Amino acid sequence: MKANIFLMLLGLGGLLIWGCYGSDEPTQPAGEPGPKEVWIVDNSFNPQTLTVAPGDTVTWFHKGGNTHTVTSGTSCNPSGFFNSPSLTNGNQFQHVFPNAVTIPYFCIPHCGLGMTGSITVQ
Ligand SMILES: [Cu+2]
Repeated sequence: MKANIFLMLLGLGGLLIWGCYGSDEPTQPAGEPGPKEVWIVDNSFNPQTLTVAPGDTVTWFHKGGNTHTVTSGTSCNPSGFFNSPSLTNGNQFQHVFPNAVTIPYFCIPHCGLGMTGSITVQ
């Protein structure tokens, strides 16, 4: 009887450790982004560069675990073209691009880690 309880506790402990280990793994969402979508993962944009047509709406989907932003600009300096609030898993951010242009953007918390992207409208 005592041995059974010991084994049960050992099993529960193992599950606990497995659970903690699992949650530390980077989230890799299944599938792939649609033609006017960018997926926000930890810590990059997928795809990093996206080309759309004038008038298109681009949607960024947050599929990671960390807090990210979608902020237009270069070298970690916002250009003011667009700026999302802080986004967490399940959030999305949309922007309409009426004119032909190339807009670089970045994530404020992870810009220094190279979390950047760009939208080309042509
Ligand atoms: Cu980020």
